[in-house]
Amino acid sequence: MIFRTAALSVTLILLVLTEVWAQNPRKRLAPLKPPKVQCCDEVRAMKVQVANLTSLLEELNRKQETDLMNIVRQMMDLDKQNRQQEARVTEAESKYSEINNRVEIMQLQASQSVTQSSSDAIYDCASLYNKNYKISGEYKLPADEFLGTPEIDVFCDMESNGGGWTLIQKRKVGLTSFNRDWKQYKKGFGTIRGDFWLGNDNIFRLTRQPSTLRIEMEDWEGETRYAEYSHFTVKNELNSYKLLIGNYSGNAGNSLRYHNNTNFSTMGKDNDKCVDDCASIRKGGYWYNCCTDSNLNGVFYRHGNQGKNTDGITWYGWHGPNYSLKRVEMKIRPQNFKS
Ligand SMILES: *[C@@H]1O[C@H](CO)[C@@H](O)[C@H](O)[C@H]1NC(C)=O
Ligand SMILES: *[C@@H]1O[C@H](CO)[C@@H](O)[C@H](O)[C@H]1NC(C)=O
Ligand SMILES: *[C@@H]1O[C@H](CO)[C@@H](O)[C@H](O)[C@H]1NC(C)=O
Ligand SMILES: *[C@@H]1O[C@H](CO)[C@@H](O)[C@H](O)[C@H]1NC(C)=O
Ligand SMILES: *[C@@H]1O[C@H](CO)[C@@H](O)[C@H](O)[C@H]1NC(C)=O
Ligand SMILES: [Ca+2]
Repeated sequence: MIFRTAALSVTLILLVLTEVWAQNPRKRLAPLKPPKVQCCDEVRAMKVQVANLTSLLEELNRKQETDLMNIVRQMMDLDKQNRQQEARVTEAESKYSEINNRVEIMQLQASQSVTQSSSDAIYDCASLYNKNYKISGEYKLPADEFLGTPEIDVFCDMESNGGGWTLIQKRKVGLTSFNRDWKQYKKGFGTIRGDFWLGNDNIFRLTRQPSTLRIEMEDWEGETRYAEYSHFTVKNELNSYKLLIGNYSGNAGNSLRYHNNTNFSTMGKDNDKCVDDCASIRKGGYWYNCCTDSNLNGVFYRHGNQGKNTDGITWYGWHGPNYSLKRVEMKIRPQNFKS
């Protein structure tokens, strides 16, 4: 469109030039006519034509501008439509995965009315995985009639390192406080899709079968590390949810080892091995020894809070005592799990 109008202008200018050219010989061929009048008539005519052309050109310019504006507006409209379409696709996708998840849970609930017998009972995400539920997300584990435990909502990681993982902790959003009392750590708190602690009673129940613990972490630079313990047990409440771990592997450092064989402490319940009250110093519930080495239930600080506090989400083996991690997931599965 722009090129076409430009070409038109050029043609018009050429037309003017040829007109001028055509009139010049006439001027030369008629020397007898009163030159002044002829000259002035011609000049006047030319002036009119030039004025005419100028106004035409101006009009053309205006038209060109509005054309250009129209094109820009059209392009902006298209871009907007594009973005709206994209947003719609994203929304549809997330709705789809949510619906998928719900369908999974419904299927699961339907299947549970049939399968409450021994071998194919559902204990955890690993049993779900073995029943072909391979999408990560929220699931409902059935109540355990024998133990009198209620059904629980869990988040299953069906992808990392073979899948079948039941998350016992997640730190990622940072809006849920982990500075809570014994009762809340016993029952669990937070939201399964966001940040949560699954609950010490639930963790005890899940780790009665020989279990593996995997801890995945991410720092504020986007780097990830992990620590895995092929033995992981948490004792019951009578034994203060004592931690037992063994056989470390990973690339984050063995920063839970110092916490091995210690009882769980929370706000208002100092079970640590220290004159200090680690739970109140580190502002979380954890297997505090004489505090230190890791604090995965500490305070969520945005952008690491480097060098300021030691009560953040720390893992000494990677970022030392005063760097608070961006994301943590603690997950378990049976030692004998095969994907
Ligand atoms: C331009 O010239 C044409 C004919 O040559 C005439 O009809 C028209 O009115 C003129 N326009 C202006 C703006 O002078
Ligand atoms: C851990 O708790 C148990 C009882 O719950 C207690 O007998 C034991 O002494 C505690 N251990 C430590 C190191 O405090
Ligand atoms: C943790 O303590 C138990 C029991 O004392 C021990 O068997 C195990 O090797 C210890 N784990 C580590 C990583 O030291
Ligand atoms: C320790 O872990 C490694 C790899 O995770 C495994 O091959 C080995 O069998 C484990 N050892 C014990 C005693 O569980
Ligand atoms: C934070 O940790 C680093 C590395 O361990 C250390 O050099 C620094 O002194 C610490 N800062 C504070 C305030 O503790
Ligand atoms: Ca103490």
